[in-house]
Amino acid sequence: MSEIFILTKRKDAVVVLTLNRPEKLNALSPELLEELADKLEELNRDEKIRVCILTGGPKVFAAGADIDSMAKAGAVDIYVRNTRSLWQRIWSVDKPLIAAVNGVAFGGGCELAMSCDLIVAGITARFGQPEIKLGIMPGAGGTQRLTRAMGPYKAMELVLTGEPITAQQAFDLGLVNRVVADDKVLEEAFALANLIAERPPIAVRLARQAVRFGVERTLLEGLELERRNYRMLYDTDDQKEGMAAFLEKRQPKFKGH
Ligand code: CO8
Repeated sequence: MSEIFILTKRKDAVVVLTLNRPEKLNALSPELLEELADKLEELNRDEKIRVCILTGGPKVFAAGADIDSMAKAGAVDIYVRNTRSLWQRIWSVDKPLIAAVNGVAFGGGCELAMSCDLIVAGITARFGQPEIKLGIMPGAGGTQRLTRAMGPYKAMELVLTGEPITAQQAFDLGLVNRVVADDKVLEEAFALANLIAERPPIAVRLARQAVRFGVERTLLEGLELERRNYRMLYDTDDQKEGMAAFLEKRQPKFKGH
């Protein structure tokens, strides 16, 4: 697959995808989003890959959707362009995704970071939904994911003012998992990725699914899925190995079965 907007680097079971449109601050054009969705789907099919890190590099995560391609569009153009289907493909990946954020994650860039399961941010990173300043509003999950992460009052402030918050504020509000020095972001993301990559992959997948499902559904439905997934894990070799290793006081060797 050709790499124009997304660079891929693999280290053992972890893959780093780097948005590569620096001259436009990684603005998320439909072409970039499509390449990202293609790449994520390809990695999703590879059993050896356990975790993906998504980054924009050391200077910028992404400054949002590509305003150039939206400025003259009408509602029908946006409908026909259907970037929603590309976002949907990104959201459907079932490997853990970690956003490693330096610089700005604005608009669609913030929404892309929030599409990941964990967010590691550099101390000077900023998060925001500035769409309101352009006469629009978030359209790729911002109003919903911000609200779930930080509650309606803070989310409302971000969405209605369009003003950004710092990495530390994002951390305090529960949007970000770790804030580290700017030059340590990727290293920290790798540390988290490696920890998850060591865990039994089917359990990781089913536990992740339960957490994500629970965000969207009622408590009762979430508990139901949790129980189903929990039970299913007793049919895996990794459950037998994990518990045997504990009892034998040794490290488990998980195989992903
Ligand atoms: N789209 C297109 N080009 C961009 C974007 C963008 N979002 N952001 C920056 N650029 C371009 C600039 O135009 C400039 O290009 P050029 O050199 O050719 O003039 C280049 O990147 C560098 O940018 P700046 O000169 O502006 O850099 P600064 O360091 O001065 O400023 C900022 C950095 C503050 C990040 C500034 O660029 C900025 O405010 N950018 C726009 C941020 C924004 O408004 N984002 C929201 C966009 S709308 C959106 O994301 C909606 C998502 C909905 C998805 C729904 C799909 C269905």
